[in-house]
Amino acid sequence: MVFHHDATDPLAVITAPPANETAEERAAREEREAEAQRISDAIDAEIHADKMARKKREGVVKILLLGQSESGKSTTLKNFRMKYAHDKWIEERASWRTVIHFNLVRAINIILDAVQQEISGVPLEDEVQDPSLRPLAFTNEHRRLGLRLGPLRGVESDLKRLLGANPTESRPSSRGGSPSPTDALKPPQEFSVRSWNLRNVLQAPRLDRSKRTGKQDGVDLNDVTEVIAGCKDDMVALWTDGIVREVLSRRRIKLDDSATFFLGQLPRLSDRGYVPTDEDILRARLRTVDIQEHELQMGGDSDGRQNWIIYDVGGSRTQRAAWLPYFDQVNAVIFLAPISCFDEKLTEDPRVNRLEDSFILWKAVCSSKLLTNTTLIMFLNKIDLLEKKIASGVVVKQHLPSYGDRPNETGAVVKYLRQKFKDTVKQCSPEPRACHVYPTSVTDPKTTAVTLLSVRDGILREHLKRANFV
Ligand SMILES: Nc1nc2c(ncn2[C@@H]2O[C@H](COP(=O)(O)OP(=O)(O)OP(=O)(O)O)[C@@H](O)[C@H]2O)c(=O)[nH]1
Ligand SMILES: [Mg+2]
Repeated sequence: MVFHHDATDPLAVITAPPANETAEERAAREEREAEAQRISDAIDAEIHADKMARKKREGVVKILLLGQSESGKSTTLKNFRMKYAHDKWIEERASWRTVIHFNLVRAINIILDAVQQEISGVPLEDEVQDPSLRPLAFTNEHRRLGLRLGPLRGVESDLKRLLGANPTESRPSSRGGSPSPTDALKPPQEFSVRSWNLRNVLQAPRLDRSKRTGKQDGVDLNDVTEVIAGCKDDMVALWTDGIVREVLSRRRIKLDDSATFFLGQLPRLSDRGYVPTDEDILRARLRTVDIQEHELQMGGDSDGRQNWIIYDVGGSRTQRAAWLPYFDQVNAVIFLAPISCFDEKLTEDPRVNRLEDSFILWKAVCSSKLLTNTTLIMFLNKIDLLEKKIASGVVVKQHLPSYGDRPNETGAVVKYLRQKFKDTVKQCSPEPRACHVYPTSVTDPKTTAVTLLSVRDGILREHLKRANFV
């Protein structure tokens, strides 16, 4: 296309070709002008594509899951996927067996290590041993159990290699402050897996249907199944042995909730034909160390289908710096506060009470200017564990003095904490805003499905309101 010059336009007059232009000069000028136009068109097309992509992204609802480590973020994401990406969930179901077997075998090996140390008289790492304790009456059967369960060491390292699992930062060995019976419990080292590693493992059977030999990355999963099935009775014997339980208590070893759950289901999990249930998958535990991004298609009430992106972050202290870049792009934050943890300390800093840490984080989230226009949703999570703790006789006000003389009951604790978190929203938000608070146990798929429905409708309504307002 060639520029045409309008004699009435002052700019056109200035840029008009010279009156005495030769045919050659005219051809060269027209070529230059055509080239300039081509470049200009290309830039316009790029700007247009950029605008369209941004518009498409703008239509996407972005949700950020926040909260301290072990608060239940990844478990919440799994609930979302179970309900709103059901086909993929079903496809990946069998592959979760690898993670669950890893959790199970790791727990057994932790117990075996403790028994071995107690038998050999290895002193406790950094605690003062109670001199009044009598030596435990180990039998030869305990030693034989250790030998017969030996092959599980190899299974753990195979599964670790297959999952690309790495140990997370280790627990500091010295503690500040005066230790109480609960903060002396030692969580064993946890493992994390990069999101692409996990995705590879979960999707391997789907990507490689042609050669379903049970072998993945050099690890024969049929062998793993055989070893675990062969060790079933010995694993049950180890876990249900009174002296072994006493070892765990003396050595103050705290197995995580998933490990305890899986150990309680040993015969089912060791069966050769074992296929994980929804609840098993929700319980599978791998610590998150990078930002995991999952796209879901949600059905809106009046808005038709809508794409959501859910970001799951690592919650331990060293991971929190990675949260910030997501603050100015998300539509909603779902914050998880595990309220059963009122008497526990952070793994990464045993001086800090876990509930206190959740309050500090929540305050930071509410005060953030970047999140001023973001919908805030809070899950007061691990209600099932709170119930169990209270039923076992733990007194809340001994760990949370501000609780005062309120009844030592789950309902009253939830009411009190809900109000405290809501007060923070009121006091710290740059502008007045609402916050929806849900008591949850996200390892329970049924009740969580109901909560997610309400969360989804709330977020969609808010999104629509903002879109109309803009
Ligand atoms: N009993 C019970 N266990 C829960 C609940 N929510 C989470 N868990 C368990 O707590 C552990 C931690 O849950 P995750 O979802 O992995 O925690 P996270 O917040 O993603 O932790 P990081 O990845 O370390 O930041 C897992 O073993 C879960 O099965 C709950 O409501 N009740
Ligand atoms: Mg996680």
